[in-house]
Parts: sequence; C-alpha cells; structure tokens
Amino acid sequence: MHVWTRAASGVAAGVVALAAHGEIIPVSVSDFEYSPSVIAAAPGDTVRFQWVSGFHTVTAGVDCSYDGVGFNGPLYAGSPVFDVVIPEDATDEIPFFCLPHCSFMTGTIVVATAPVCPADLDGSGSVDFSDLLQLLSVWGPCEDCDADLDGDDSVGFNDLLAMLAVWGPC
Ligand SMILES: [Cu+2]
Repeated sequence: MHVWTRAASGVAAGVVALAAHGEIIPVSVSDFEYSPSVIAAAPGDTVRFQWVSGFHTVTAGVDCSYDGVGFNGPLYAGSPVFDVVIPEDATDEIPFFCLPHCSFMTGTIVVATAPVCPADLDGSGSVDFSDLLQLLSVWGPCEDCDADLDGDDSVGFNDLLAMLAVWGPC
C-alpha cells in the first residue's frame, strides 16, 4: 500500500479507487452451514451473512471459543442480516463459527492483502525498465493481466502513467 500513498498523483489515486475495496460479499446461513464457508475478502469489504433458516450466530474464534474481540452476532428470523466489515489491519485468516453448532458449523474469512507493488510486474523489487517493456508488450485490450494497473481490461496510457508514478525501488 505504501506505493500508492507515496505517489501523490491523481493517476495513483484513481488506481486506489478502482481497487476491489468496499464490496459486499453475501454468505447465506442455513441449517447448518455457511455458504460459502471459505470467503475471500479484502480490507474494507463487507461480508454480509444472510439468514436462511434456523438459529445461528456468526462468532469470531476457533474451537467453540469466542475470541473476545472480533464479531459475534445472532442470525435468526428476527435478525436476518449480520454484516462484518473487514478492518484494514485484519489478520490473513479470520476463523468463525456458530455458537450452538460450533463443533461442525464453521467458516473462514481469507483476507487478501493488496500487493505491495503491483507495478513491479516481474517481481524484482523495483519498478524499472524491464517492467516498462513488459507493460508495452501487452499494450491494448487485456483481461486480468498484471500490467492492467487500473483494472479497465486494457493496458494503455493510464497504466503507463501509474507505472511511472511509482518508478524505482518498491
Ligand atoms: Cu448454527
């Protein structure tokens, strides 16, 4: 993340805005499972647990033991939605369970951390000429490619500017 805070240009700010933050990720809660039970989320996302049937909870912890600091909310007909917002300082994995059914009704939120230096395409620890060449080699429409730094499914001038804005060691 330090890459983007260091670069004070509007281009870099645009990259941050396009990052997958603030998504709402639905999880249905029925008898007796979370679906999905392994949930990929990023800091700033909201995992929205939605009641389907039964009486359950969404409780942070492992081995039937609430961790005492994380989320702990009920889910039943009278309280059908429970939101968990992933904090910026979340650990890599947040295990949770249902208090009444904790021996088998469990799940995990897997927290994706932002790449430290997305413009370092070759992973050399530095944004340099070889990254620039790699970007230019995939210039044009491009789905899910690393050089598409602003995520618009095309490698173009904005991506080039984003790379130049963080030029140098990561
Ligand atoms: Cu339950």
